[in-house]
Amino acid sequence: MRQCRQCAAPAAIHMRQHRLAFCAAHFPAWVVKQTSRTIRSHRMFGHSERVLVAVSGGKDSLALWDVLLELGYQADGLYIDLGIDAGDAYSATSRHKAAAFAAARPDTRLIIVDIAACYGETLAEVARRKRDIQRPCAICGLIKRHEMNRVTLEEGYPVLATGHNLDDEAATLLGNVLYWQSGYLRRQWPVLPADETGLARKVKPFHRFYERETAAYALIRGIDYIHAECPHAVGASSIAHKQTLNQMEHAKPGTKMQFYINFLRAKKEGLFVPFEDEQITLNTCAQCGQSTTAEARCTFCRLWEV
Ligand code: Q46
Ligand code: ZN
Ligand code: ZN
Repeated sequence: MRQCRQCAAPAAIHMRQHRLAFCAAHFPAWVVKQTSRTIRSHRMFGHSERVLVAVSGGKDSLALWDVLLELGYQADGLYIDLGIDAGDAYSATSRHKAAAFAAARPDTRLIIVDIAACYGETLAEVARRKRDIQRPCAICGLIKRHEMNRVTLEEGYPVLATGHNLDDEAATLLGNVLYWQSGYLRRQWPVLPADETGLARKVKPFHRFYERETAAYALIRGIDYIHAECPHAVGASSIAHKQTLNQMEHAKPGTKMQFYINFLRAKKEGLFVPFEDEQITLNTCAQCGQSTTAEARCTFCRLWEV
């Protein structure tokens, strides 16, 4: 039986990639401390800055919100209700989890954006109407990114934090490498600075944690989160990539971490630097005012054209 590094009690979690184990009493403090180190080492934000956390009702984002509050940050939540319901009331349930988390912490605020109420259609409805869109996932990221950026800027938050963990980042990296998506590889980083084109600063303070660690944190802290996957996730390539990486991790503990962390190191050393002549012309969307490569209206605004 493994013992806790701190108190020698039986361990509740063993992180083979770190050769580290903790009991349930000492693991949450380790997560909080590691997150604080990550925030500082990547200069993600300071204590005087208000942070907006994008919450999905899942374990990672609610755990992140909890950790930021534990660290004394002024952290609020943003929930984007896409109206997903494949007979399972997925959005309604996840929205309820996010709202319950916020209600139990009176000093925080949860901003809810209801896509159908704002734009007239749910994610599935707009995807069905647009013939060239094969599945809701094809536009889900676009809608979430647009709305996260809009609310962050409109509500005056200097930074937006997302709950992406190492499993998410490693799966994204594997997908980017498999198809040599050089543009995405150049941009993949735990901090994306705000820029003059109107993009808010985005940070991923959990990018060094395995998914099982954020799940263990949520469980030990008694955070009530939605366990179900989004019903549209069935067959998603990101899930296949996660499974592949988990098989490799099982055969050789630490593989997943090395794959991603060494990528970050290689980038720091100059791999995937932007081409000097890489000039993208950006215009301002005539409707929403966000930056776009399109001539007049951005892809997001064109989604709602009937
Ligand atoms: S939420 Fe959206 Fe995922 Fe659901 S519709 Fe697809 S992309 S699977 S992260
Ligand atoms: Zn202990
Ligand atoms: Zn627009």
